[in-house]
Amino acid sequence: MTRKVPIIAVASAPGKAGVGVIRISGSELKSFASSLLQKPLAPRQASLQSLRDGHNNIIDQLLAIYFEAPASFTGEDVLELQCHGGPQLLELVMKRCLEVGKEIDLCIAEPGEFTLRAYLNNKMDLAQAEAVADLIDAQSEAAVRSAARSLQGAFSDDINALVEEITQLRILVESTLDFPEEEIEFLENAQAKERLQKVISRLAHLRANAKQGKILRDGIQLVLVGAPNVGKSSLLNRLAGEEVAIVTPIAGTTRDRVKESITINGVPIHIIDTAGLRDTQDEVEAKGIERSWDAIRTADLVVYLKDAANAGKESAKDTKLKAEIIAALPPKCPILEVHNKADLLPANAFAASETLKISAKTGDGVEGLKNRILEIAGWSAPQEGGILARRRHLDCLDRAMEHIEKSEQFAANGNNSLELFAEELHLAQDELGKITGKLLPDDLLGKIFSQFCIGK
Ligand SMILES: Nc1nc2c(ncn2[C@@H]2O[C@H](COP(=O)(O)OP(=O)(O)OP(=O)(O)O)[C@@H](O)[C@H]2O)c(=O)[nH]1
Ligand SMILES: [Mg+2]
Repeated sequence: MTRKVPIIAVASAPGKAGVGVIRISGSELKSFASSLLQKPLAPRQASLQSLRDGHNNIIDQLLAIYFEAPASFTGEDVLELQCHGGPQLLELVMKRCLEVGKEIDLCIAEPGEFTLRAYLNNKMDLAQAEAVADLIDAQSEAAVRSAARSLQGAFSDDINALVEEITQLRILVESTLDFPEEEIEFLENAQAKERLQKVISRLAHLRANAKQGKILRDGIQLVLVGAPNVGKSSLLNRLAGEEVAIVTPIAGTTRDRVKESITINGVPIHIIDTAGLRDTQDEVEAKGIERSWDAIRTADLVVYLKDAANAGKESAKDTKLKAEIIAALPPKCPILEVHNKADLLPANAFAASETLKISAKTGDGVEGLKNRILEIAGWSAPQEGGILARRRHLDCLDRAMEHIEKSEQFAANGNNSLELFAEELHLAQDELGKITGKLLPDDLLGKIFSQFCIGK
């Protein structure tokens, strides 16, 4: 995973474009660059070059930029070739580079290998390296801005500040361990409990921000469920702003899951429209309904759509269906009941009801539904500029919090518990260290970078 050979990849997107970029990184590329190109290269200066094949035939006229180690993205020597952006042309340039690079064992880069090298050469920490991939994958303007902040180190700075506070506390505790007779007074004198409270509130704040960052990065998997004909597909179409699903008055229209991603206030919402839930003898429909249940089991949020005409008079069948849906939900997955076809009711027909009412047909109430979706999914626009975060980060923050809470209990016990208090602080610190990459096992590192695109 940490090979040293020079690497090469097309860094720009596949397909035709005005410009295509090829990037080469290695510990020493000077002789390679002078064999490949005619004119000498001055570091960090663009130079117009003709690239020729082994028979001296011209392949392309390109701009070459040489970044001398350590002042480069990877921290190694980097050569960037800005060619014309045709896929065949880029393939020829790659071929020529690999020919010339045989002497230095030039290899095609693995996904994320450039960023991995940047990380290994301390150009950035792991949370920043992950932000590189997230910036490229960002699905909304808000996600771009948050990824850019994480890449600049906003998230890492918060983690490091927290680690520093815990370190200071540990130094105090551990120095006291050598003088057991002072243990009892220690907690009071060193204001350990107050300091611990500060750590807890900082960690809680960071975790709340990271939760928002995770929603912004991954979005919310929203599953539309309900009996046939209640208007699930109509609602999907309304939310998507186009006719992505077939709508008819026939119950059992939707057979297979229909997926569509939208953004609400910059938050990606991955909507799945499902086959209406009912008992059926129809083999195809039954398969579709099975898939509806599968979708419910992976949801972040379920919107349970009902016909507004039935509001306030829930049948035994409805109650049973709702109980079945609730039983199938993943842990902590919220369910939002919504009444559709409100346009068919007289105004204020059930104003007293707390259930949201909408009309997928006219669009009435749909803005309110969108806000409710964001609210129920736990989204609140960050006040001071957000960060982007991943499940991995949240898991580390959760575990860090568990250890800090345990340390709090030991602190409360006071006497003879200092050693355990210190140990829990240590474990919390280790969890935080995994976010920025300190203390992360190699196989996990490999897994993270393998999810990057090639050339990054
Ligand atoms: N008046 C009115 N009709 C609606 C509304 N929403 C949907 N409909 C109608 O209700 C019928 C069923 O709509 P669909 O969107 O296909 O319902 P569905 O829940 O997807 O149905 P299945 O796919 O069979 O489970 C269609 O005739 C729609 O035009 C609404 O808000 N008001
Ligand atoms: Mg449908």
